[in-house]
Amino acid sequence: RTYNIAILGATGAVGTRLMSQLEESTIPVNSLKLLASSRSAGKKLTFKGQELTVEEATADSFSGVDLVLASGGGSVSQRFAPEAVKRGAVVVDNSSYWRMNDNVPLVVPEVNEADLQGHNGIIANPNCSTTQMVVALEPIRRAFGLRRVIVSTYQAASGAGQTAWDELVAQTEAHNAGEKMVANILPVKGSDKHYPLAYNLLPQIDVFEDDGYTHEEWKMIHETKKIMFGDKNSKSVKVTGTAVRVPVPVGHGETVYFETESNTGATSAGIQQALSQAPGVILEDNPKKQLYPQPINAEGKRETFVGRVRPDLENDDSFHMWVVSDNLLKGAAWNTVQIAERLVELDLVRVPVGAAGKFEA
Ligand code: 11C
Repeated sequence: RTYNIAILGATGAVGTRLMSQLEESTIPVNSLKLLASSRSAGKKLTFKGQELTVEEATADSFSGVDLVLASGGGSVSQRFAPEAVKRGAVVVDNSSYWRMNDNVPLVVPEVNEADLQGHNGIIANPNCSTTQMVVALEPIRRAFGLRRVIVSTYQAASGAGQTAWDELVAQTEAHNAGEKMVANILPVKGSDKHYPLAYNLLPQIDVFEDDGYTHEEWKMIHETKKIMFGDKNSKSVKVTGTAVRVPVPVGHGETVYFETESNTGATSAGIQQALSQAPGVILEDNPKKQLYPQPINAEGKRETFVGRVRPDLENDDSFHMWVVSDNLLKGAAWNTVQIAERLVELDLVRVPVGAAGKFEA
């Protein structure tokens, strides 16, 4: 079988990477349709040497499509994913809109591929900072259990899109030229205040919730619970954290403190061993040789890199590690295409009868 595929939101930082990841994937593509807002319609992009014209997305764009890779943002996915499913297409959605819906599996193939079975037509791809953390934590959970996670993130500008990445570059150039830095995007597009990221750190990613956490932190807590423990409010694990934007173009870093189940015999060596054998993980951990993951080396790679594994010096069964991945690849485009590859391999590119009704407004 070959597949008619549509990319929704084809022109952004993630959309263009969806195309290149699809180009390199094992999916037999019969046809590819590029869809975006009216603003981007008419743009030309190349796929496997063939020039394709971006079309404006409408509900009928999905007729005859088997598989949609969506990266157009929450409101675009809210509107178009049900229309695509109604027309028989399976949607792998990179936006946050459907992630917490009980009818939608939230999937990182290395962790919970089994959740793809019984899907209803929409499969959600997690937030970038969640994805790399669960890739690193899952082999540890399988070997030693997991009771608690405390994460601090060091997130790249490109997580907030191409415009935030461009703004970081412009600010850096302005500062180096002795000019005033202009900030219009970060920390959150459309918010009251904007601050420069260049030569700075911003302890705000996404909007603040009433409890003082940012929505990015909220996502990391509830997405981790849903992916690893099958329930967005699971009490089997405690998760908390602080998300910080750093002046790095691509590649999120995370320091992760975690507590394993007691009496499982967890040691740093055992954790390193589990990580070294885990799918999608590259262990780079040799302090004597100053070997540890860095965003600059992770850019363009599909894997999640882990280093600095060490025990906490005061708490039993407690450890720290440093996790880095390309936020636009494993954090977005590659995880989406990887889910699509698994759907193809498992012969799951089909919408079950009656499933479309689950997403009607
Ligand atoms: C950031 N993690 O770095 C965000 C971007 O829920 O898919 C990804 C937002 C999402 O700003």
